[in-house]
Order: sequence, then C-alpha cells, then structure tokens
Amino acid sequence: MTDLSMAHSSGQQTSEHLPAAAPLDVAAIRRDFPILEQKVNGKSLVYLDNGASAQKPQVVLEAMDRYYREQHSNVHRGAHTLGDRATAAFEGARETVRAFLNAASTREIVWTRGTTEAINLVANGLTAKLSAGDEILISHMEHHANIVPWQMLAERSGATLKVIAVTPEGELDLDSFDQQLSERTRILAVTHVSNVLGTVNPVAELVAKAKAVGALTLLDGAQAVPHYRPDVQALGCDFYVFSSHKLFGPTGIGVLYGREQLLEELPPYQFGGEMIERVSFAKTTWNTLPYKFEAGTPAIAEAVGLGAAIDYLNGLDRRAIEAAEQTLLAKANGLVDSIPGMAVIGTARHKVPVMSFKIDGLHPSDIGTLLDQQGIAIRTGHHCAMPLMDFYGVPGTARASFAFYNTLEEVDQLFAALQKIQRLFV
Ligand code: 7TS
Repeated sequence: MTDLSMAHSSGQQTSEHLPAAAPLDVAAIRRDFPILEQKVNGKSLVYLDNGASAQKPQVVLEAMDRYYREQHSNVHRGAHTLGDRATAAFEGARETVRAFLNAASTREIVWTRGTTEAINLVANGLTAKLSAGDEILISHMEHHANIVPWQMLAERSGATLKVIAVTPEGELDLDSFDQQLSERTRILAVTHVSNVLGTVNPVAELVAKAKAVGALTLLDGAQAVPHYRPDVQALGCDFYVFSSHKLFGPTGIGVLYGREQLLEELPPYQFGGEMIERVSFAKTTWNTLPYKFEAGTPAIAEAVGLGAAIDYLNGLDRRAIEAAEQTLLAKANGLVDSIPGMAVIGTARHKVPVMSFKIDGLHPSDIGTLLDQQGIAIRTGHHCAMPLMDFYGVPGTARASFAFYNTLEEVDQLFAALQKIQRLFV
C-alpha cells in the first residue's frame, strides 16, 4: 500500500508511520500452516483460494484443541471451575476482537456465524425503521450476502434498493455514489474490499458522506480483514462485519461490530436462552449487550480459535505483510502478458492481492479443474457476485487470491501451469 490518502480513506489502521519492515520470512511462516505441506494430485499444494477461505496456523488448531482438552463447558453459567475457564476464554476472545477493530467496548462485539449472518441480523433489525420512500444504497460489486438481505428488507418495508455503479476498471463510480446518495438514503451497505476485483474502496469517505445525510452505514469487511486492520472508530461506520474463516480462524463464527447506541435500539434477531434477562409467560425482557443478540449456546471453541488467529496476526509485522502481498500481486500482474488471451478483471489502483481473470477460449471452470490437476487451488465461478458478472458480461471468472504465506515461486507455478493449459487446450 503506497497511497497514503487512499489508505486513510479506506479506513485501515495504517502502518505508514512504522519503521520500514524487514522482508517477511515466508518460509518460517509457511511452517506455521501444516496444511500447506501436503501434496495434491501428486504435486506440492499451491493454495491460491484464500478469498474463499484461508488456512489456519498451528496456534489456532492448538488453542482449540487445548480449549476442548482443558477448559470446555458451557459459558456464562458460573456454576463451576470449567464453566469459569470456558467463559474467560470466550470473553477473552471477544476482547481480542474489540482491540483488533479498535471498538470502544466489548458490548459492541456480537458473535455471529459469519459475515452473512451478521448482515442478516442488521437487515432484520432495521425492518421497523424503514418505510416506503426510504432508500437503501449498496454497490454493484457486492457479494450476494450484502445484496439479498437488503433486497428482502426493501421488499418487507417498501423501501427502494439503489445501486452504486462500478467503473470498467472495477472501482466504485464516485459520481454515481454522489448522485444516488440523498436525504432519502437510510442505509449505505458497501464492501470494504471486493471479493472478485480485489478493489479497496474509499470507505471512510463514503461513510462520512452517508452520515452527512443521516444514513446508517454497514461495511462488509469479509475480504478486508485478512489484509488490513480496520479501525471502526476512524472509519466512523455504524456496523462492520467479517468472518473468522477468511481471517485464518475457524469456520462457524464471525463478528458483528455495531455502535452501542444502535445495537441498543435494534431488536433481537433470535430468541431463546442467553439473550434474555427475565422470562415469564406474560412478558420477556432482553439481556444486555452483546448477549441480547446471542441466543443459545455460542460457538465457544471457535471464538477461542478466532482469538488465537488474531493473536497470531498481531505477532507478525503488518507492514511486511502488506509489502509481501503487494509484491505477489505485482509479480502476477507482470506475468499476465505471458499468457495469450488472458485478461484481468479488476484493475483498480488500490487492490488487495486478488486476481480475477479470463482466458480466451477457456471456460473458467475448466481452468480451475486443469490447475487442480497440477496441485493449484483457485476458485472459479460467479463468486456469489452475479450482478458483477453480468456487468462484465462473463458467466464467471477464474480467481487467484493470495495470502501472506504464498510465495513468488507459487506465482510462477500458477503462470507456468496457465501457459501449459493455454498451449494444450486453446
Ligand atoms: N462478503 C464478502 C465480501 C465475501 O467475500 C464473502 C464470502 C461474504 C460476504 C460471505 O461470507 P460468509 O463467511 O458469511 O460466507 N466470499 C467468498 C468468496 O469470495 N469465495 O467464497 C466465499
């Protein structure tokens, strides 16, 4: 990341003020991720599907194992020692997430199943606040998880869904944003980073403008958190959501950050144990934040695993990670011309290391299958972003998404494999 103003505007806790980083010791980092050591289809695994789900470091596996071996019981029961240990580990992880996002309080950190559930929770909760004439503003580059819940909210409430255009390069069209934002906009819900294009959006600027017209703001951080540390207070957003499994943590858990006052106003999403204060057949009252939104026994081991993943990331040099990731992306960009008929979809100025592409004469799913035969894992298809596929006039793309444990040799291997595929099959 070189452009300071873009970095600030996109709201990550920037690392420009830190001293220059020593290069990342990728070989050492790779030893922390046992899954990377294996062979797939007789070849050393080259895992370039991090955008779909990232791999887990040993410390995450150990933290979850230790939790089940030494600490497990149900949480918030206070009846015995194991219950106290489980509660301490679980709430400790919540504090780790709070610090990661720089939220003001752990009351603002709600555990969910992931990004999808977090957005659904907010969209459901806002039903009573919207009516005909109100507008919900999303963008053309959203994942279905940040489209359909708003579409359903619009249907329930009579509000209108508006869509910010995307430029051919894959940036948000800021003129389109300015034109569509109005006093009628009640909610702005946009992605911090596009899962297809890799674009890092200037979300702080968008949030500031949306707040100026009185709109609520939700940022989908699913693809941002593996690369940057968002500062929710600097961003000024009302809601920020992400999934643990893309952040090198376990599946089955994610986070909704919400401004305390707003979470107080939102009704519960699900009902049952944990989320109540007092139940009688005549009337039930809700627990305090964040428990009001956490009905039932939560994903305790998964919270512990996510906490361990964030601790692991905190131990790495963020500036070195960013530099290494950008080097991977630059190297991949530099090799595109070596493949006849290859074109990258998403050439924004400010990107995370995600490369969606097409190759003339090859269907994306065939590219995926042929790469897999060579041990290389990428994702192909519509990436849960069908409106964006329609915009580019493609059925899908092939997507290589890199993490800090990927190497420059792996980029070479990807392009050598693509060259072979292009030669043999086109
Ligand atoms: N938002 C964005 C920007 C995403 O990339 C994803 C998942 C989600 C929301 C949903 O996250 P979940 O954890 O609740 O499923 N994106 C992808 C992807 O790009 N490939 O597989 C999943």
